[in-house]
Amino acid sequence: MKVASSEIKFDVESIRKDFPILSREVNGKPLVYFDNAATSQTPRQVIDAIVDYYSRYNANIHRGVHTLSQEATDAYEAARRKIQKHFNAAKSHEIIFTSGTTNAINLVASGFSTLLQEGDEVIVSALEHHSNIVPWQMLCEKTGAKLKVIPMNDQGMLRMDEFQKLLSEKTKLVFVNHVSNALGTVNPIGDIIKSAHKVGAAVLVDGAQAAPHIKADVQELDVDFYVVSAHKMCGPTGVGVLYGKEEWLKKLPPYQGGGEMIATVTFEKTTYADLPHKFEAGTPNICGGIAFGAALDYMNKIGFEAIAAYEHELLEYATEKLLEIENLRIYGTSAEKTAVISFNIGEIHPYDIGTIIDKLGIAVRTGHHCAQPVMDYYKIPGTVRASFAFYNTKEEIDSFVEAVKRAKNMLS
Ligand code: C6P
Repeated sequence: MKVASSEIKFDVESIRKDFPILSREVNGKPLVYFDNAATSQTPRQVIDAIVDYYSRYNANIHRGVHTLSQEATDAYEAARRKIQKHFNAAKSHEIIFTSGTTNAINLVASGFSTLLQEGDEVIVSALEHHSNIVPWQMLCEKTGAKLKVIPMNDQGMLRMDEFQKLLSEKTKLVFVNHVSNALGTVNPIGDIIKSAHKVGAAVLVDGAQAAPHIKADVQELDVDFYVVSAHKMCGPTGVGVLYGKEEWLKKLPPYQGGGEMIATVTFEKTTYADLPHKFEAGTPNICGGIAFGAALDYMNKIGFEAIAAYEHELLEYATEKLLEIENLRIYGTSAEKTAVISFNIGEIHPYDIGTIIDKLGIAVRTGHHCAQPVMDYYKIPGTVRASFAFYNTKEEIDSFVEAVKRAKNMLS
């Protein structure tokens, strides 16, 4: 049953108490943190998990027979199972810990360099973050495969008619984001996956911007690879996950060589460990993985449906208020959007607005958001991007809109 957002009781004031940083001041004003798409804030429950790890059981994992090592190993592997359950992966060894989305994409791109050849084609979308463009360009340079681009329209949506035309038996791989970081557009990944599979192509979905708002079910989507970063979903930086279907992870060669990823080593020949260890060379970010598990526990306790409904209210409220400002243009007007608003006012440089409102305690991102092709499409150097999270409030949006008006008056 779909629940109307107004029916959901969302106790944002009590949620805010979980985030110590939200009570600080910036430049003498209460912090208004609207840069959640860059990185989210961390609740006490996750901070506690980090402190607990370093206070009680910091040790290397999968190596020691001693108690601390076993406790750390158990907690790390429990986190892997939590992540498996969250994304509904069939097997826990389909969850590979990485240092983040960028690292996970590079792992897959590097593996595909052994599977592609000249004449093959791979498809990217016009809405991608540089992390989901550059590793594939490098792959194409190495293999001679050709990179094709799904174009976008003025609303910031993918041209699905054009996507269908790009697909052929030459297509080996399609990589798209679930949600655009620059515009907030939610892409029709279900349709993209189905169409790609019809021609035998694998699909990697960059879930970095979706995962904080939408609970993806990798089996229902039938996606081949899904990648996320913990720091965008209340977890720490430096840790993320690659979900890969077992059959693909078995097919791809290891990404890096080193300790823990081997079965046997001699100077004549090395054999590799089974999944997931084959892709986890060296000492991982143990505490990060455990804290990622704690972050998922925290968000799931609030509930992703409740989070999405509340954030949608914030998005509608902020959109309406911002559009009252003369000459303000919002980029990305898809009906399916997460709580991201990218905008400019007339010819004012986004950086100038960002700098002035920072003086008023408000944090937004300005610039091209590591998505230069999106900015090129609109022929702009960048935008001001306000990205909301479930711990933001309408009162904060009021302060933000007032600050933007002030900046506009100062700069026009
Ligand atoms: N986007 C933003 O402000 P890492 O840095 O590896 O955790 O995530 C990279 C990445 C990949 N894909 C998408 C869709 C992303 O949004 C990001 C990170 C941040 O939009 C920082 S550039």
